[in-house]
Amino acid sequence: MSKRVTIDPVTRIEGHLRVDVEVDGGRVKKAWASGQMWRGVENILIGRDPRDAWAITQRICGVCTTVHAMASVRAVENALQLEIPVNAQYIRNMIMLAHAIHDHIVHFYHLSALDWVDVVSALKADPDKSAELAQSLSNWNGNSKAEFRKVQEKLKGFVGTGQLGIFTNGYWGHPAMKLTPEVNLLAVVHYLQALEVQRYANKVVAILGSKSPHIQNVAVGGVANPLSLDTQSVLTVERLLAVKEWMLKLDDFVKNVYLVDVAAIGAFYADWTKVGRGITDYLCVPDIPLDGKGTTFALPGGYIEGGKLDSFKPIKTFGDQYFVDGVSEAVKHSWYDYKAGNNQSLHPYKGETTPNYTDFQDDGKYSWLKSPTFYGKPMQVGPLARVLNMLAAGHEPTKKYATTALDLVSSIAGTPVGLEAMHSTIGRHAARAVGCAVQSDEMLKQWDLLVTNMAKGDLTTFNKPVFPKGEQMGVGFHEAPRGVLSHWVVIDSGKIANYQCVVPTTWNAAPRNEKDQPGAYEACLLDNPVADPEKPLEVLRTVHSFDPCLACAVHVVDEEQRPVVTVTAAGSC
Ligand code: NFE
Ligand code: MG
Repeated sequence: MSKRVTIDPVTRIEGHLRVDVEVDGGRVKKAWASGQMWRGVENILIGRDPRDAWAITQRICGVCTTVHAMASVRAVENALQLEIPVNAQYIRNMIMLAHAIHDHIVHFYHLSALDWVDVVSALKADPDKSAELAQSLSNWNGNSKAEFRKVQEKLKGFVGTGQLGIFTNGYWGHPAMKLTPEVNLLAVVHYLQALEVQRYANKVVAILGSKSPHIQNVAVGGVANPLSLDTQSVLTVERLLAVKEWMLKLDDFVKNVYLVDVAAIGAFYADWTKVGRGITDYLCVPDIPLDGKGTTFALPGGYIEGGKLDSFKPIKTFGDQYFVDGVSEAVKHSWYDYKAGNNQSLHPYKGETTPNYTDFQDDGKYSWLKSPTFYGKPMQVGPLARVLNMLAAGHEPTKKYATTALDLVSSIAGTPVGLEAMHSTIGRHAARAVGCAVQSDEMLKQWDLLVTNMAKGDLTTFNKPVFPKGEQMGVGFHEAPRGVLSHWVVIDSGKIANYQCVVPTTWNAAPRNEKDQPGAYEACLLDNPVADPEKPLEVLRTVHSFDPCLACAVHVVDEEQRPVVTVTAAGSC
């Protein structure tokens, strides 16, 4: 007999996500993903100065705090055909990469590892054996026996008080938890170390962006960082050297801990390479521009159909027409209405954001998220889309780290594991770690590019924008940590006439579209195992593998501030 399981809210994410599944015979037969929160930004931008949009849109999210600022200035610059100084690109690039690395480390260790790691079991581990295992995998200097013993003692202290502190309310002892006590302890040690290391990424963002979270240094036309080789009060070489030190510390952790842990945990959960495949149409945009116009990029992007790398179609430049023409959003199953009817999909330049709340209707409207499509099809975006597209584009650093990860998985699992395994729940974690290693290399390269250019005497960081009369339209895209982010602006005589954000979590957590095709979460949940419907750990594994951010995905406003929906916390970890 089928059983309906509702997880509301899903925790260890950002924002308010409800997931419903119908379980029959221990498997998910049908799934619904629903954004449960109504808030807003797009509508309040109407009529404002386009130069302010980045500061306002950045408040969409407290997690991906830099990304909306970047997408927004790019949209306005695209509308004005405004080139920016390369120094501004390098500084923006370093901020985006440091932010992405922060996001990925925190996602793996603090938001999702506990779906796979049984903290209570780590108490039973032999800490010396656990440290030896860690040392056999990597020469990270935090893998000493003394460190492992210390962490286990700390954990015993938590349990001794009858409280697990930050580890309260996990599905400890769940039958789907498969790691040995020693591997569990290893992961807990690195969980705590990751809390320390993530601060270095925030320092990079804060020094270059003047503040974290929510940077203050971007401007339409460049960045507001005065560069100097000698003055103490601005971004000096001395500050840049400090930034480089923090980047190197991050690099060490990403390559010697994060990438290794994901491979090791992935190898122990090899059966999860067969779960969570869902949508295999993968979209990603190029990023880390290397010139002022955004015509060459360090990290390629494009579209892959049906998981086939040889179907790769590149997206090449800012404002790329193939990308611009492909994107639209539907509201048939979303709590909005379109003027001309809800069975169509609207291009973002013509986008509308008019709410119509109906309660949760299984076959009708059930989410505050719209349903974006690319040439009429739902997409999977995010780390897996990014890595597969970069592989398809022949990006050498991605090949290198993907090979490192898959070789390590194969050697620990004792059986060859290839690229095919990546189209899965555990594959999304692996892809995020592979992409993170690529991003770390690239961040150091961007530092070199900036310093080399400064040494040539170029200290420019800003080109002043000029707003002509009449209408201009522009798109700014950014390959944000969770995937393709695009902001679409229509400017009329220097004021915003329309503004739409099409966000990574909107792509992935979308409800069914105008053709009733499910979004990526919904599709990837189909056929997931569920051992115990009262403890739907496996559902959380697949949902968490996307790193949901509902704050980003739902960003409209009820101007009358009426209460719309009451959310009760229940039933999830
Ligand atoms: Ni709020 Fe975000 C990212 C954006 S949403 S976290 O990355 O844009 O998916
Ligand atoms: Mg939107």
